[in-house]
Amino acid sequence: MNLMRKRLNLAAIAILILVASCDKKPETVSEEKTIQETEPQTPPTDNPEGMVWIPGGQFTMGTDEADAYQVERPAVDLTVEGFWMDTHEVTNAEYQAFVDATGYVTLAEQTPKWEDLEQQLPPGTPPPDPSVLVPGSMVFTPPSQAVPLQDISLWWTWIEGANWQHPEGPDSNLEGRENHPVVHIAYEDAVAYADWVGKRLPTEIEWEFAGRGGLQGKRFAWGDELSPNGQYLANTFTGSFPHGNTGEDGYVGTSPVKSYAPNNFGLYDMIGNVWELTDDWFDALKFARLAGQAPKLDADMNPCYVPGNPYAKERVIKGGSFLCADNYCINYRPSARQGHAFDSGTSNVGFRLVKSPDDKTLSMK
Ligand SMILES: [Ca+2]
Ligand SMILES: [Ca+2]
Repeated sequence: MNLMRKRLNLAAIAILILVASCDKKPETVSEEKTIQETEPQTPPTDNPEGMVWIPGGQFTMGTDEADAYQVERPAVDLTVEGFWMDTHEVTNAEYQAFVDATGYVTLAEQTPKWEDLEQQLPPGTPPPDPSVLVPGSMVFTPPSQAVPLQDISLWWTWIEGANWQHPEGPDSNLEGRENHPVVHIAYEDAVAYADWVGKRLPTEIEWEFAGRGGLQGKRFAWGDELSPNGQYLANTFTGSFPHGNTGEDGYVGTSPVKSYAPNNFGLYDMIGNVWELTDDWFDALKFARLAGQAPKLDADMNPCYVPGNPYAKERVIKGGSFLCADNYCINYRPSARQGHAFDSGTSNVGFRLVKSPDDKTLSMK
């Protein structure tokens, strides 16, 4: 097995683990719950440009829906402090400004280092031939016809030369996509941008609080119907995944940010378009631990827990993407969560940032 295959497999393992629970379709919410307003906090007066104040308060994170994916259960009651959040996903134009100012080179543009790759492989795994260590990233490459949904390699392809500037590979570019969310961003690439603008990645709890838009116990960010009155409220995958994308919601790939209505907090595309990185390690038992149904992690334990993969190093991503379909992976819901390899980007993962009044980070912009 060459390293290219291993990298593909690493990403594949991550995605497979994430989608393993996606082979069943959650049922509709049976119990109608009331909409509750979160406790408003007095918003600071110096609202940073491009951000909105998310008033903190109590909320229910996760879900008790019987058929929701296991990693989203059980629901737990939590409290969040207020914070500012970007109204939209970080765009290609915004990331371009960062790169122009700093000369930053993303991970996907660099030759992979064996010492980084071996951290996610069983000890003793022999190093590959250096010739296979080439820059690149994972790109969604839809098949032309229906394929078995158990084999993600039928629609995910490691493409040499794919990166944020060339989302589908060397022959692609960002022309006309300046206002689309930046993709192929690894965790450290997002953190570098955040440091530059004096913000930070949201915690998973902050993201879900914001993503729910002040609604409690609702399956979707806007209520209990995916498309009320036939109206599309997010960029997801319409049609039969992975081959039959109809684009009925307006887009078969990413969409310009703010193409759909905002949630009650004034946040756009929290659901769909691209998955969004958070600052948390992925722990499949996070909610069970918070609810006292699973042992807490010791300080010396791997903070990332992925069943069946003790070498995983994944961060939580939230919100689903333009590839979430109702026949495959129903992750266009606020409680949905997946792990994402810390050193990888893909063509459907981006990020947005937050800031707290007491954050001491200084903008280098
Ligand atoms: Ca779409
Ligand atoms: Ca999004």
